Amino acid sequence: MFAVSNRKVFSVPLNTMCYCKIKAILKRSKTRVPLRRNYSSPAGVIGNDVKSLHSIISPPIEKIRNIGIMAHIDAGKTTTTERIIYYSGYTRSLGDVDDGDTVTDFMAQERERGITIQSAAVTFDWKGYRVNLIDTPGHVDFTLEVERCLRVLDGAVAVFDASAGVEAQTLTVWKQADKHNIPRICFLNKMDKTGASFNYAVESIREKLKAKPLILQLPIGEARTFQGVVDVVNKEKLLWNSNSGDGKDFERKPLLKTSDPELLKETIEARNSLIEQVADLDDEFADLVLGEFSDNFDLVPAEKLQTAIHRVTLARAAVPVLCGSALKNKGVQPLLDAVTMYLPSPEEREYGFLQWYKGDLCALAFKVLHDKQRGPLVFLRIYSGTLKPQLAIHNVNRNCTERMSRLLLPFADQHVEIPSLTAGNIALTVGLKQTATGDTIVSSKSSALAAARRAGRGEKKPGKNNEAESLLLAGVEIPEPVFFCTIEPPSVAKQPDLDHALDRLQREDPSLKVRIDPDSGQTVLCGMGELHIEIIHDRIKREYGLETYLGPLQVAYRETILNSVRATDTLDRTLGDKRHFVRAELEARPGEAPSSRAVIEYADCVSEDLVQASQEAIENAVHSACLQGPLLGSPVQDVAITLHSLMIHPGTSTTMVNACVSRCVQKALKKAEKQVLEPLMSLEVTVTGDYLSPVLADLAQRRGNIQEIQTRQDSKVVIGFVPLAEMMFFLLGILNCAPNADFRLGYFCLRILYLSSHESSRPNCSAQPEKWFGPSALGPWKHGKMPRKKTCTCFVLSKSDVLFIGW
Ligand SMILES: Nc1nc2c(ncn2[C@@H]2O[C@H](COP(=O)(O)OP(=O)(O)OP(=O)(O)O)[C@@H](O)[C@H]2O)c(=O)[nH]1
Ligand SMILES: [Mg+2]
Repeated sequence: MFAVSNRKVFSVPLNTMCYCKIKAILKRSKTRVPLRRNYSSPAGVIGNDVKSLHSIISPPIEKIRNIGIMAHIDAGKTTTTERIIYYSGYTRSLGDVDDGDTVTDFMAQERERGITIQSAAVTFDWKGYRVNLIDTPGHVDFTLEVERCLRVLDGAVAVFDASAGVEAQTLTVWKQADKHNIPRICFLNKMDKTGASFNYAVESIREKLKAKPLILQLPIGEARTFQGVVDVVNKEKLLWNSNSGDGKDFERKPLLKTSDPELLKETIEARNSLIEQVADLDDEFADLVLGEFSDNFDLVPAEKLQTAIHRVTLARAAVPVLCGSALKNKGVQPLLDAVTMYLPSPEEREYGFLQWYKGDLCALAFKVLHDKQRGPLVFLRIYSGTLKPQLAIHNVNRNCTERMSRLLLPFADQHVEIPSLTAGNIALTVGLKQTATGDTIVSSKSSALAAARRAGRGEKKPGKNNEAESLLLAGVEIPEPVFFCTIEPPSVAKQPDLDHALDRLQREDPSLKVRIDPDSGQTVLCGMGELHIEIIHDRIKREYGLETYLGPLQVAYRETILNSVRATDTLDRTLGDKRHFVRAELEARPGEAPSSRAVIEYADCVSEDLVQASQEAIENAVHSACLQGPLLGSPVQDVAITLHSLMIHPGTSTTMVNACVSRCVQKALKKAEKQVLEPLMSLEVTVTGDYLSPVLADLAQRRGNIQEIQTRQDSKVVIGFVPLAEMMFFLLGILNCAPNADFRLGYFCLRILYLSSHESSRPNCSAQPEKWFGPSALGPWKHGKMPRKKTCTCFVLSKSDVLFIGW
């Protein structure tokens, strides 16, 4: 059986069915998307059993938790979130991802496909705490959604499929959380699933994530026999009655020697090793344990242990591990308790910049949505100060002042109007037309200047001489697109409508890029993957009423050079009565470290004054010349440019300097020995032993590089790299090589290393040279398909030469 990423369990005997039929069945099975929502209305109390969204409490900041739920696709994030909202009392019934009626998967595409596409925020209270929670997507195409949420959250719950442990995308989101220093809790979900193994999942956290798991719970039974969990800290067992239906009620009983001697023994052992582990990581706790309780760890009070676990979690020295089954309604309430107990409040996180604001407003815009009636809705994380409706705010990035008309609290697609919101919360604002993802918001220009002065006094950052620049909160890193395709409106007259739709969609989703093909004039969509582009296409149709046509999907390649070359160029032009003269000589060479932008250096002989006067024009010229490489017209990366001489006649315009330098760089790139770079994906395929060889053969045909074959219970796990171009329509390939296999329809455990290429350009990140293949591995070009309409380029690749053969 294939378990390629365990999408909704959907076993089909393939010998009687082709792929198209399966797709049709899936579609039919999704036609019952309920239209009515089953959660509380913002209009007030709608029944005694459901809380009104207006009743959400506003506790002091130490009782606020901003958390995200992150994981590999299908780990059960949305199912867990749905249970969390239900148990906290904001919905009347439990939604199901497979029925398309969960609170947080509210987009039509999410409901139809049963996957999360965009992050959704909900606010609720739990035992006196206010929790702002964001459910994120697990699919690799929507990595940006995870990135921008983690940027503003204080803690995260990493959900795992207990039968699979750490999967490919778990690793990616884990690294993202590391980057933002986010304390985490692990929730081993799907303990009810066949093949679920608590120990295996914990080991994989230890091995693959290099994290130190703190086992706070033990499962009672596994797979079919899973009934509940043991609370190791309190030595109690929590049992969910299988007849209780929604799992709201469960029994919490102390473990007794008389009734559970074995379980008690196991729990005491686990507790003792937990105490040792925490004592190793926390000096204060070590002093306590070794002083008062050295004779008997059993007497260590649960509260002391919990406080120490909180400190260790906050310091990111270890991660608490809990388990349960969201689908079977077990283990979610203790998870919520752990969120409030172990994850930090906003004031426990270190935000050094807060001291510059002295209580004035400082917020970061991390997401923009377009609402047909209300216009752009901007999600803000408030770091300091208070937000109120009708407030004028200053956008530091855009240096503009805007007025916010309304302030809302998000509850998935429901929004509750509120009079004010304080620091540490997540707000939704109406009326900010210019603000985009990653912008820093302060109360006024003068407040920005005052903060900038304080920032300037406090620390002198090299290169941050501009006052506004020192105030910018680190925005959200936008990954580079890896796929592109042309998009055409139904008629030329509809082009402005399409441009408008794409404009809005780009504002919502910065990982979507739109450009115009210089050769054909066609609009080109650049996205993170097949699904990403498909969803954008669908949204244009549903939300903007435009039936558009997509060209064939192509992989976004990169180019680089392999040797150093010098080039000279002269531009001598008289325009009107003015002579413009520029002569540039420069050298292009392979960069020392991987970098998506060209590194620019100046030889000593180039006059400093000259460089200062034309630096902007020179740098723009170099970067724009590197946008279109000489081989495929793809961006050139890992290259360094040294300017050896520059002659500019007085009166020459900067546009001419730009044109000359740009031409000179292009000349050098053309002269150099070149290489096409291809994005690779890391791939993990789980397969039963009998299908291992056809899968290996298929991967070999796809130019795959197999790194490891692991044994996981009864299955084999193939781990390796495959060029992204070969992964298109991978499912069909799998069907061909193992036609009699049952399989679970779905997505693959893919991680685009292109994303890590982006990471590697940041300081402190080690480069990953294996992420690109050179031309020798590229093989013959297979995807040079002719675009449907006005055909444009069609190219053939053989080793390092590329021929453009007309259009
Ligand atoms: N057996 C079992 N299945 C579960 C459990 N939790 C979720 N599932 C199923 O796993 C599938 C995926 O669940 P989701 O909640 O959509 O997972 P997700 O992590 O939100 O998925 P994406 O958002 O698309 O990445 C659904 O078919 C769920 O019914 C569980 O505890 N046990
Ligand atoms: Mg989901």
